[in-house]
Amino acid sequence: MKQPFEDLPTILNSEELIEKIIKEVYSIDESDYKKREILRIKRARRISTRYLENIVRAFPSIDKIHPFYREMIEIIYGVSKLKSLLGRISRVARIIKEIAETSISDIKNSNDLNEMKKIRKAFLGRMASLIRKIEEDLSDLSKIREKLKDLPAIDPELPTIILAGYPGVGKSTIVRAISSAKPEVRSYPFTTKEIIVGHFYSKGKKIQIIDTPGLLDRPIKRKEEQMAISALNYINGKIAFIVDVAESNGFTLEEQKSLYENLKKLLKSEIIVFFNKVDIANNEKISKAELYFGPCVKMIATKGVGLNEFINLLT
Ligand SMILES: Nc1nc2c(ncn2[C@@H]2O[C@H](COP(=O)(O)OP(=O)(O)O)[C@@H](O)[C@H]2O)c(=O)[nH]1
Ligand SMILES: [Mg+2]
Repeated sequence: MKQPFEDLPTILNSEELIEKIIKEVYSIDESDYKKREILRIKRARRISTRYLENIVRAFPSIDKIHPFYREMIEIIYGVSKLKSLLGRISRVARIIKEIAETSISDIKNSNDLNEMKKIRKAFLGRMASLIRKIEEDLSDLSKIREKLKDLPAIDPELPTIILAGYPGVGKSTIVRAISSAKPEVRSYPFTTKEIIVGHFYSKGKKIQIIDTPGLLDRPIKRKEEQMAISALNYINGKIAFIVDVAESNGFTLEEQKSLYENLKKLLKSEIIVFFNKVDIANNEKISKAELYFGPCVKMIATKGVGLNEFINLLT
């Protein structure tokens, strides 16, 4: 599946856009003086307004996209900020149309070649300064586009398993064992590693499984990270919290329990805990884990033990 921002067009900066327009304007071949000046204005109007309107139109309607992706916009830039930005770009297109209209009728009413030239020049000058006024908006939009395009293609409507747990507990092993996951080199906000989205079928339904290295595998401190995690609440998902009961990953059961509590505060979806690596854990550790988490499905991900129960409980 595609994410909604995949096809956002590249965005020129103000000077690039002005240059593009001016080049076209002066390439007009028309010997009648009056007609030529009118054509110049019309062409400048067409290129500039089409360009600006396209930028706005190419953006998926913010009120219609899935709340998960709207939340991504909120985290990356701010939804209402983006709406005003797009509004300013539309407004500039509208004003250019209006002043083009008056300039054209002024030229039509004039019989003085010098005056016609002055009107056309004045129009181009005002158009350029209007475009320069949205310089920052265009450059912001270009940056937002880069970030949005880089978001992973998650289908928020598919039944989804989201993996959590400290690094080394066996999350990737589980994803590899049950799905067709190819690591996507795309980043989720506030993570540095690539996110992994895989799919498989269970009980006749397509299931999505997501491993988010750098997001659900460490205690959360920053506000932005909290938002990035809360956004997962918009996905139709359940969380599988994987515990390394052998503590072989270097994190104690206490630390793992504390991460679990930490995530539980931010995630509204159901969280199911699994005990992995029971092959190398002694009974004492398993009992201790049960004291912390209650009885849980025991797994040996590397040997496929417990995978059926894992799938059954989560789908
Ligand atoms: N003994 C044992 N090792 C496991 C088990 N599951 C995963 N591992 C190993 O633990 C290491 C970390 O696993 P990985 O899936 O990369 O963990 P992740 O960081 O949570 O994705 C790897 O060397 C795995 O082979 C298990 O059930 N038993
Ligand atoms: Mg991993």
